[in-house]
Amino acid sequence: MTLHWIAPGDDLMSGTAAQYDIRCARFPISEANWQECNPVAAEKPLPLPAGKPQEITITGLEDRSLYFFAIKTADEAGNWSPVSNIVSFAICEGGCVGIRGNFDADQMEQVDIADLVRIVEYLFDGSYPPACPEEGNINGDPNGTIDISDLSYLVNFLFEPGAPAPPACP
Ligand SMILES: [Ca+2]
Ligand SMILES: [Ca+2]
Ligand SMILES: [Ca+2]
Repeated sequence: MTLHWIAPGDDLMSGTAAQYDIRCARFPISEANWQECNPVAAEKPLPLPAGKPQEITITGLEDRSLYFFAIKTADEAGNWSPVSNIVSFAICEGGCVGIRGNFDADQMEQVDIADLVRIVEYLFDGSYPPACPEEGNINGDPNGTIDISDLSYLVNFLFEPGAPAPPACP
């Protein structure tokens, strides 16, 4: 995948910054967890003058995964900026597998409480979109929408004896 951004400046939006620190994580990145995020291994581009578009190509990402990326920028004196906006990137080359509902894309393809936690987080604070959207469309509606109906379908399946399993993937 390729990340694109606009170069910030050295001093707000003018001049040229000195270096970037580009990081990646499996969870939403914040100032608080920055140290736990992995520096992106690819060769880091040097900052261009403020306002110029820049990009970096990132390889080695795993299938059926959701990644978050963010950048910090430093000036010559080593003053680091706050964390940039966070972008997420989902990879689902294998597509939806078996029945729907593996919202967290665990390797065992289980549909369980962990998926319930993820869909609640997704619907109420938007933090974790599913790596595979069709796994998140638990009730299998033809529009592929992920909403409260999918949450209630999953709650029924997990807690109501005899409730139907999520439909098969398309
Ligand atoms: Ca599945
Ligand atoms: Ca799961
Ligand atoms: Ca749905």
